Amino acid sequence: MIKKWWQDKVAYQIYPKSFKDTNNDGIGDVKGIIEKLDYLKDLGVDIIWLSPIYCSPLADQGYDISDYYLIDPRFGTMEEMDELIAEAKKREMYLIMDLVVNHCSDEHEWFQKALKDPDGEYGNYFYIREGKDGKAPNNLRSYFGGSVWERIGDTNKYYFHAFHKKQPDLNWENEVLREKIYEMIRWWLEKGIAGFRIDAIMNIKKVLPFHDYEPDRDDGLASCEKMVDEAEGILDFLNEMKEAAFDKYDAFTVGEVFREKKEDLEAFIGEKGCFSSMFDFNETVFGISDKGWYDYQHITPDDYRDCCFASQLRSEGVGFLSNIIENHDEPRGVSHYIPKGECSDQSKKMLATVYFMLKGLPFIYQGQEIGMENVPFTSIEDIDDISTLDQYQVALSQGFSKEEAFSMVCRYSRDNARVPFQWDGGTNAGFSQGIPWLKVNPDYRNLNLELQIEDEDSVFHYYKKLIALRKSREHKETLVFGDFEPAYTDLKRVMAYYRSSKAEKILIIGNFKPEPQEFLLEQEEYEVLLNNKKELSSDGRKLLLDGYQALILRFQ
Ligand code: TEU
Ligand code: CA
Repeated sequence: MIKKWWQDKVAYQIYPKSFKDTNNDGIGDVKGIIEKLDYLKDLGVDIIWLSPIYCSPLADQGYDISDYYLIDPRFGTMEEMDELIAEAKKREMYLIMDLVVNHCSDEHEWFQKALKDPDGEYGNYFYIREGKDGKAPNNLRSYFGGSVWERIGDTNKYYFHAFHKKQPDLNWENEVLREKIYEMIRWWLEKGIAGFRIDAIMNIKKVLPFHDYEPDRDDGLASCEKMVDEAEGILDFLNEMKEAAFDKYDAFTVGEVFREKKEDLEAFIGEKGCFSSMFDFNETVFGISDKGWYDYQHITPDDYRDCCFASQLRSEGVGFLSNIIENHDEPRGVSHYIPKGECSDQSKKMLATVYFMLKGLPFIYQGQEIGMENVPFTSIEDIDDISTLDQYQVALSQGFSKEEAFSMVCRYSRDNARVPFQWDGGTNAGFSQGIPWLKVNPDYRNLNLELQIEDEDSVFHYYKKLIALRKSREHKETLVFGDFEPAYTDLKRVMAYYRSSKAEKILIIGNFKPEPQEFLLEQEEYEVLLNNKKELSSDGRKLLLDGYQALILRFQ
């Protein structure tokens, strides 16, 4: 496999609205990101993914773009963005932006023109269809609730939106529109960004003409994913985009790809792939029931391991997946994979260890490096996210009480990860002197970066060690490029695997149990590269891992 410039890097996702506010309007900004570049550099981060900061009504927090060529004034100015690009370059860091092109905002000029003249040039930038028998053109359900079809005024015409009605889907069948998108991508790459994270990309291909699907709930609608599964030919668009926009710049691209056909992996990543990489969402994380994600059940450690390993084996020899334990759409990793009473610095470090050394590109979501946890929301009023509010309504309509519905949506709410970063123990966790757009997690007085910098044993310092180890001259060949092989899979609540190269074999092992577990090692001689505890209990080849202990051992 030919090595690519981004493969030995560590990536970090910034959710700008909640990262750092410098003008105290309660909203994080570009200046705040510039201010914290040295922090990220010191942590060991190379690639920074910015969630959207383009001009937007922020109906879906910027995933609804009204102008792709402007920075939203709440986040800053284009001059500040240019400064950010330059400052990142100075530090040999790579910025990637969010590419949201399945849809734009209903406030985008294209859509405004389409509304005025649905049969005209801009009407064809979107999916506008006649209703049938006074009803929507088909019965698909949008991801954020209700029909995907929104009626245009009192006409019989409807437009399609897979997400919110303020996010009309762009018509990728229209060549002119596609070229407009590629032009915009090139414009940004020309400015000096290193690539893109590509949003909701599987939704760009529709099944035409639109038809009805078997309803999956008693609202008579069917999940939009049914169409995604049926659609064929998406790769033609994606390869065209690669050639027309990414290739010339050797851009790094990471797709938010899911529900792809398993045999298509080679077409998505690696040598022949349309993207550099794609996220590994671990299937069951999205194995949310047909009822809706409010019905979400915690994933077990064994399920988590099996999912990770299946993806590792599937991608072996194909390409690099991007590994995550959380992002802005999911609960905090530590709250998600570790039972509530067992969430501690030690178990957080254990989880970090076992995902970080998987083959692929590791991503850290802001706050993960200090072990930020889910938020103890007290009322639905605390929630801002449209998806959570929709799922709350779904739960109510299923007959749950307000209390039940609230507690159900809290487990998976996207706002868990969207509250402000906890910089210190001061006002609003040091995020802002104003009123934050979303309340800070009350645990910030005990859980913040400032405290952790002072404490050599903190989760933060542990992440630094993990990053340094992965990128170290001695072990990079193994930990980045080496082979992956599952280990101890017959044991429960253990995640263990080998990474190996010509020079060495490294065992990564984590105990997901609060109780100790015993292992028989392959060899008696080994070097401990990392331990999330001070002690290590062993006797020859016998190793006793304490509850939630993790180790990285090197065999010759
Ligand atoms: O997410 C796509 C996606 O599939 C989500 O709908 C996910 O299922 C949902 O967040 C669960 O509630 C991307 C972005 O990451 C997300 O933030 C956006 O809301 C969405 O696209 C629309 O742009
Ligand atoms: Ca601000």
